[in-house]
Amino acid sequence: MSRSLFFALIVSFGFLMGPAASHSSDLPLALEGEDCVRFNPETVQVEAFGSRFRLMDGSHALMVFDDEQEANQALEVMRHYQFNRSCYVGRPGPSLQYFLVDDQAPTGAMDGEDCVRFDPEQVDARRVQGSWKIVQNGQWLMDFADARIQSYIALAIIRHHGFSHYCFVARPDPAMTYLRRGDDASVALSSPAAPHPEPEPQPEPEPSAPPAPVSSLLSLPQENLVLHLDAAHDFSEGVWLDQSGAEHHAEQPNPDRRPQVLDNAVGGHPALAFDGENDVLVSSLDINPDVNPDITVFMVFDSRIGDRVHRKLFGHDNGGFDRAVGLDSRSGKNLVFFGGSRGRTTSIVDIEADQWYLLTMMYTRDSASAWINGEQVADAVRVNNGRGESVTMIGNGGAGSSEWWGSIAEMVVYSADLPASQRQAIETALLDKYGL
Ligand SMILES: [Ca+2]
Ligand SMILES: [Ca+2]
Repeated sequence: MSRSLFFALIVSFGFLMGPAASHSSDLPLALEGEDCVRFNPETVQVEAFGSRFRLMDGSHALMVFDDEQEANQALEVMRHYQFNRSCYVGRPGPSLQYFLVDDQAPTGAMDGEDCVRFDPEQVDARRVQGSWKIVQNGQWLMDFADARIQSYIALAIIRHHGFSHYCFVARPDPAMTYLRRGDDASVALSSPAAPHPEPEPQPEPEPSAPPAPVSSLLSLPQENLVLHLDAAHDFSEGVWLDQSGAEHHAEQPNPDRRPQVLDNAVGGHPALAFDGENDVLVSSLDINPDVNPDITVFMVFDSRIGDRVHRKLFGHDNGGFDRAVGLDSRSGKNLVFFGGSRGRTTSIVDIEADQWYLLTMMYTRDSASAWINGEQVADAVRVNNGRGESVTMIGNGGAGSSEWWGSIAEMVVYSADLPASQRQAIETALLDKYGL
């Protein structure tokens, strides 16, 4: 079986296990649709089921409860909000169940309900204490155990619908959970959640802003993902957290050499600004050809200068023109990559100062290809990469290059020569996200 076919099968399997199993898509793991079952809240009945109770819509069982009172309470919530779609992340055995009213988030409040309030723009999916969780300000909201992709899908769904309240029927060990919108006085996530908050005032109806499109970037294929740095994620104490799960965090112990976070740097997203003097980060990712013969690197960056100077965006060069990319005076064009003693420096493209670009750089053991903003600018140039440092520098490339003067918003690395369809899907997601 070829590598790429094997990869496709892995991705397809992941896709089938995901929430959008009934939807076809060219984008692996894309959040193209939600996994929902429609029902009629007015015809749902509580029915005894052995020693338990279930909510039935005709012959379709929606939920099962141990307690009749809890089943009735759940039905009351459904009718109050007029839920008519029951949706899941991670069936079978869903990690998260939530409800919609047609395609919309339920809005409002209900007397006596038990909700935790959060900010959909602030929550994030992170691995905390060994499991993937939806977190905000160090508090966690949902736990997906080792189901990283499900945590990302849940995050995308929360952002898409603007959910701001996570609500429970019969905590602890709630028999039913639901998500809703609504700006009201329920318990904030940052304070200990009271099991039975005071009844909430009915809020004014919200203007129904159309939900933002779900970011397809949240559907980054996970197979072979070895580094994912996003300036929107924590950069504090000199550590830029690797979101890939591979723990290749980019670090700088010296405060004077840390890049600064620039809010709203590109397309409304932040970036890390490197001062061109001494700022550099080091990731434990080893891009030596004998360790990772094939790598595909996506980087969203800008440069303060367009000059042909010896400044590198990233690399591991310790002499001998090992893998590195940046500006270089030895090339006829500004942005270049190193290709070992045979390829040496090879032009990629002229870049302008203070303009944002998406670079895709793909190295195999004996070739290098590059794309700028999704357009190919180097096609399988023959290279002969030697051994370099066993870490990756970001904001420098090693071998006496100067530090990058400019910003990096996001960096994604796969330890694979991605198939074109996958590379293009990721490029499209990044170009969309940053408005390039
Ligand atoms: Ca500095
Ligand atoms: Ca070397």
